[in-house]
Amino acid sequence: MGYLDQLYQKVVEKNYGEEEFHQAVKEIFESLEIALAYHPEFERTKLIERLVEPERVVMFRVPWVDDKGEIHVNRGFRIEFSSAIGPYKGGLRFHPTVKLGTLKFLAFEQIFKNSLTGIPMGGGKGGSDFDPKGKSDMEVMRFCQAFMQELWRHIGPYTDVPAGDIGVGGREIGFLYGMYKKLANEFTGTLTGKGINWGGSWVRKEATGYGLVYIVERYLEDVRKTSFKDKIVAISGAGNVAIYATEKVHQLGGKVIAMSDSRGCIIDKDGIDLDLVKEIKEVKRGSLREYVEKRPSAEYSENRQDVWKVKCDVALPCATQNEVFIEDAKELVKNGCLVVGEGANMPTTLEATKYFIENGVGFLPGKAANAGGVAVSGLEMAQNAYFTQWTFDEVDKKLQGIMHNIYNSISETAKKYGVEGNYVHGANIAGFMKVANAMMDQGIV
Ligand code: NDP
Ligand code: 2IT
Repeated sequence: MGYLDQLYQKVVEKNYGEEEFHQAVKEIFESLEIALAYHPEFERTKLIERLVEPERVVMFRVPWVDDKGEIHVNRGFRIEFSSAIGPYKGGLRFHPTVKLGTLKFLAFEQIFKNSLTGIPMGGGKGGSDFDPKGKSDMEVMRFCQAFMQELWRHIGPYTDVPAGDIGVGGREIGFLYGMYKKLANEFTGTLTGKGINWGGSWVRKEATGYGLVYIVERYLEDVRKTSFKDKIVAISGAGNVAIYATEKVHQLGGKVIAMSDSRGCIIDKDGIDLDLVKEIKEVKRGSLREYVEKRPSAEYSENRQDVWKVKCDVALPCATQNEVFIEDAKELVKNGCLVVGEGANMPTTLEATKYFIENGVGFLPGKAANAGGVAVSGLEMAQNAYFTQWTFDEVDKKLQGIMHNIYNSISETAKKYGVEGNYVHGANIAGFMKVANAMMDQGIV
């Protein structure tokens, strides 16, 4: 067994039951195999052994009281994985499926993603098994306040800067920031995704979805010599990332014909009515099922995997991890899909990823393709540090520049390491090298 295979076995044994973390480590190791051949010093300094161990994990009790006076106890986490190139940075996820292994996989991915943005940010992630669904605004507020009562002592503008993720949007960031500011007695950029009038950045809300479409557009131009114009697009999810990816596809002349949520999917051959989706998901926090009541020509399916059964040129998984399986990949390839851009983190299983790549589908992995969100978070931190606010256009231009740089960096790295066109290896190696070199410079810490 090779060095990385043995190390992977140790990671699995030591982090028992954390399957999603194992999966993320396995994917990175497949690329590091290539990089290590050029860099024996990383093995000698136990750099990879150090990299797979979080610098710090905070786990805490979050007791809160619902509207009926009943007491609930949730579990809160913050994984401070790597500060090699900057303060820990990454979102908070509130979803009933959240466990330690979920957040460790997300924080681990975040290290390489943040490195690819070119902004000095380390990797972190946090969250809770709290389910915001069906809770009143006051219940969500009390939960956020209770969560921050512990978290605040571990974070800070130059220490660790949380943001949103699944189940954490503008409303939650507001409640979290209000309590942070009160406890820390300072108005600094310690959370990103803040409101526009109180330290937030323009384009942060749109950034992940827009950035995803910008990088896919670069791929279409560079490799396929075409654009988004008249392209048919399928998008999973109907949250922050999916909605703003749809908006940008439509602005560029493409047509999104399918979207999904946790309960099912909609197929609208005339093109998704995004205002209607925003009304249902952003305002009413409802189910996509309501879409077909207003648009009878559209179809609703209770099987959310049906989103991948439509014939499309571009597929953008934007819901959650492990949502594109080998059967879906086969269907997409059979239907002539040109490119898959991962808006979500690790939405495609390892098997499905391999199938796409072997069958010539352009595959842009999440840590590159969805980096626009954290990149604009980095720009929000910069604006906060300068006590300034840039315009929508300024931030949007910077985001486009960052996504283009990421595309160039991952495709050139793939070429340099002899795996041209394999953006998974390109992104993993490019993201890793910067972090690894920083760790070499900083000694054994
Ligand atoms: P939201 O909470 O805004 O939306 C999530 C969407 O995915 C919802 O439509 C939800 O359905 C659906 N979904 C969530 N969990 C599941 C599940 N277990 N099974 C099926 N569907 C599910 O989250 P975001 O849009 O912010 O995040 C989506 C993905 O993008 C995540 O993987 C996240 O880590 C990633 N990401 C987010 C960034 C950001 O800036 N927000 C940045 C980079 C990546 P329902 O509405 O029914 O709950
Ligand atoms: O997965 C991600 O990159 C995010 N949820 C965004 C993190 C951030 O700090 O903006």
